[in-house]
Amino acid sequence: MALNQWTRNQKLIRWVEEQIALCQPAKVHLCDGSAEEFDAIAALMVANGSLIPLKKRPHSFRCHTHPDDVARVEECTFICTKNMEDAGPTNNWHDPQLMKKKLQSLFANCMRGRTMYVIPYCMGPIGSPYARLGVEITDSPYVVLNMQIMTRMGADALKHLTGDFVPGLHSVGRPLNPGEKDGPWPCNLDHRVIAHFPEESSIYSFGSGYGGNALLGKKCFALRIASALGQKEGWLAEHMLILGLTPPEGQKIYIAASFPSACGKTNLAMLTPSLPGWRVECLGDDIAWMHRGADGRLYAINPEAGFFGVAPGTSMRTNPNAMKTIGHHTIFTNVAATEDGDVWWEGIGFSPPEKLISWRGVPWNPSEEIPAAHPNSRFTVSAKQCPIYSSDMENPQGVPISAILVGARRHSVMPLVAESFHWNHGVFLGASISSETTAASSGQVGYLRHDPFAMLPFCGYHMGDYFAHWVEMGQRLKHPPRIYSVNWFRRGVDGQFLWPGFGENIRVLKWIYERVAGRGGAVHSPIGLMPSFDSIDCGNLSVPFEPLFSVDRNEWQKEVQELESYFQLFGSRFPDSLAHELRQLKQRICE
Ligand code: O2Y
Ligand code: MN
Repeated sequence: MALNQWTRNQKLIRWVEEQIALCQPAKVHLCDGSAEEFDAIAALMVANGSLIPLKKRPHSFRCHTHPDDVARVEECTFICTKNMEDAGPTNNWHDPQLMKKKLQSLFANCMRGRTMYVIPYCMGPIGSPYARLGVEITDSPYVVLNMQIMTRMGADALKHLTGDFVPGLHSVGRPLNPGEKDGPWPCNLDHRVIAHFPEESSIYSFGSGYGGNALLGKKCFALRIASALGQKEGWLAEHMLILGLTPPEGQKIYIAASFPSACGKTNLAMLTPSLPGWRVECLGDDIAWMHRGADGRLYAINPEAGFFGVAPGTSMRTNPNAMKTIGHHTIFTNVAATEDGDVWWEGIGFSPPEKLISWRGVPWNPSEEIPAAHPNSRFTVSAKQCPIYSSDMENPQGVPISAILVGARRHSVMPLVAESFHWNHGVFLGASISSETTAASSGQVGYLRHDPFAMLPFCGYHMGDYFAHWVEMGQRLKHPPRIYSVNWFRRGVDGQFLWPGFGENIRVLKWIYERVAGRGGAVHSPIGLMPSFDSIDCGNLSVPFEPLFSVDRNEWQKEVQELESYFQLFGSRFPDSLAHELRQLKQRICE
């Protein structure tokens, strides 16, 4: 179909024509988002061996990426703003003009011999006043399939694409010479660049075919570009799950929660409560866009339509709803495969069958002690397949948020849960988050890094301005949500986790519910309000209360010193109100 029959949006036509001229693809495919299109692209990939159907799961596939293209690459991710200061000290900055020049040369002829796919998509429910439109151009059929699951993609989005949109150009960066056969997982590792231009809301990604580097609607648009839009326009784009919580008797409330990558957001979003009568519904597991509603409350939508979840550790014990979600119509990336056509990963809850194909596509040898599935292997699946999917996810106005959780992975120091004294103190709790690192981004695993609001890799502007924006949002809300810090990962002196986590986290949510309802008991501590002994329902769990909630003044003095030095990084852009919170904390700790 000709471009001008596909759309009348002149900006879109011009932009696509420019990218065709630049990238020189062999063919152009304008995506309609239909099931037939999905099947046809999947069939092409099956035929060239890059996608393998799973006999045991209807309409599901597995695939492998290049062994060195397995995670987001923060060192190749750039925020390009005219002034370096505007990207802030936590982002890699690049001069926009120089970056554009570099990109022009990287993208020139990069799709030779390949098909260019043009993907119109909508982040958020189509027609919602809070939804935003994007168009991704890519030469990766894997990206097309994943975008179809992860976003509202195709003809419906295109109908709404009458004006502005966020353009995103992506290439695996491997042109094909005439007669050259494609490799199984084309990429260009030495030239990977994921560049964001928040001042013009555009994205360019070159050289990687993996997840967050290549599915541009996710981290690039819905967090980095959207956070910068939100700052300009007065809303928040956050690395947060959204869940609905209904007690045995009483009203449903909605909770948003941020945790650094691979710290259990998907598990919490799909929680199966251990307490009878409590119900959790899932509205999203990774990203929330939050606006002030006319009633002065904070309303959240999930801009995504699916889950790109970490496979290892997902089991019927840890997340039965995820296991049920991925029974069919799922794409698995970098998991291990069984001989009879199923998938396997470490922590799936049963031993590996005798013969296994590792994520690298070769027979797995357990004696080598290398994981069979990559620690950052993933499933891509529609949110609608989740047994506790909430149709509230389609509400164009979003859902009112009553509580915000800011979590982290800390083996010590941070208690199970603490409520902030007020909004600014809550913003301070979010700004103070540091967490032990995981495999979700390439780099060292297991060291402590600051990750304010779990947004360190995703904030598209100066983090000091981001803190100030949070403070301002609170001033504009008549009924701000309460803010809680949570930590499921504290360990005892024996090195064992003190809290069982997973379905038992409902006990913490129950306390939060009761606090929000104005009933739950709390005691004052230097770091916030904590459950009194009898206000948190531990039933017959044998958990040690004191070590879960203890505030060790020596440890906290060190924490304060660390925060004093970290916050210096933001210079004059660090809000006075948060500096005040830090001084107050220091005083309370030293009292
Ligand atoms: O997209 C990737 O490359 C893996 S990272 C990821 C994927 C889904 C949700 N969150 C994340 C993350 O790093 O936070
Ligand atoms: Mn994430």
